Amino acid sequence: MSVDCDAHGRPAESRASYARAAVPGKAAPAPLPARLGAVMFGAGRSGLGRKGLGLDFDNRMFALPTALYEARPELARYFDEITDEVREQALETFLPALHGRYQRLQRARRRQFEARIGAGDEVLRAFQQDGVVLGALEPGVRRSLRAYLEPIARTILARLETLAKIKFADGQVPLEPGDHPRLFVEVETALDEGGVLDVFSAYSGERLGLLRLAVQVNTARETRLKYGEIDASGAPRLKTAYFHVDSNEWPQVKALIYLSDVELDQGPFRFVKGSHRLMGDFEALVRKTNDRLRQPPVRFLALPPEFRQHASFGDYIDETTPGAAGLLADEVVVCDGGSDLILFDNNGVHRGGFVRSGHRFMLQCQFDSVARMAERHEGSAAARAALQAV
Ligand SMILES: O=C(O)CCC(=O)C(=O)O
Ligand SMILES: [Fe+2]
Repeated sequence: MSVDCDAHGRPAESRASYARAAVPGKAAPAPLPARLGAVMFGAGRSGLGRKGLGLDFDNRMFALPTALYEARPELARYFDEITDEVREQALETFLPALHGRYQRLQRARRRQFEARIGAGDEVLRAFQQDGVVLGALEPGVRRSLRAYLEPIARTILARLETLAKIKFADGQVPLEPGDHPRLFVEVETALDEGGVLDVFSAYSGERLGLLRLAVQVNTARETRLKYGEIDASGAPRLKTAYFHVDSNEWPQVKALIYLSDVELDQGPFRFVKGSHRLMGDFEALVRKTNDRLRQPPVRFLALPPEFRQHASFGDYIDETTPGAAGLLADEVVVCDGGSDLILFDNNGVHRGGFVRSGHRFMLQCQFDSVARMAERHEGSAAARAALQAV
């Protein structure tokens, strides 16, 4: 595998982001609120970090903070089990998966940081610069989505209130386009009319439509079980807990719709502004490959250190290092009490769902190329076909 690297061994894509991260963020103008079709966008909250993201300059391969697994006493028992055979199995599993991802990356479209679309450019620019934008659905659309999805959210809520041990999947219900065709078409139409699909498509280099929807619920009880007490700033005890990037390949855009009113205490989405441009190809490939593979811990830990980093890293980094402090300093809390639509680049560092009181209902929206979905009868293409069949 060949990755274009700079003199420090950093992948080429992150070279540009280093330069950008070094620019004092305060100089960057905050985007003005702009109305774009049905979607109202507000300015993101704080400025970019004053000193960039506090990158680990000693580390040549990873721009995001790296986990020091050997230093963790609770993992010692796994390290004790590592043999040459386990090391070999770990690589045998990892390398083909990495290679497959690398090949697909070569064919995939790249994010377009300079693209312009005319109407909607203000939002596109804010998205390109910050990696996250907060907006609002039209009140009619919001009411209709809330009414339709509330019963599903209540079912998840009941489950979260009774289970003794809660896994991530317990808080989510994926929705199939064939089962909810009107919902898929309604969400896609609202995002289209609001200019969101234009922004996402320009950024992703190809026309996008709605691929998948999932309802997610987080509660104060679930949060306490997972993270302990949440402090007044909405952060968990381990300050970097749950920091992650997503592991999907393309496109790197995602939308979240709050279905309940979300303020600081209801576990808003949180995003490290500007972090969507930090990882180079090599880092993204390694972290995402490991996330998707879900090798047993012993096998993951048996990988060579260069391959032993993960998309979900926040629980394993040292929160006192400059890299971690940089992420925390640039993290923004994405809510304003009224807005309900979040657009983000999921190559950026993010987390959310630290509920202090009550709960948060939300709808997660994933996208794919319209042409690809039509070929495979997926997503909004499948929903439209299901509607025609009735
Ligand atoms: O719970 C949250 O706010 C985080 C959501 C998230 O990580 C995602 O949608 O990829
Ligand atoms: Fe995520």
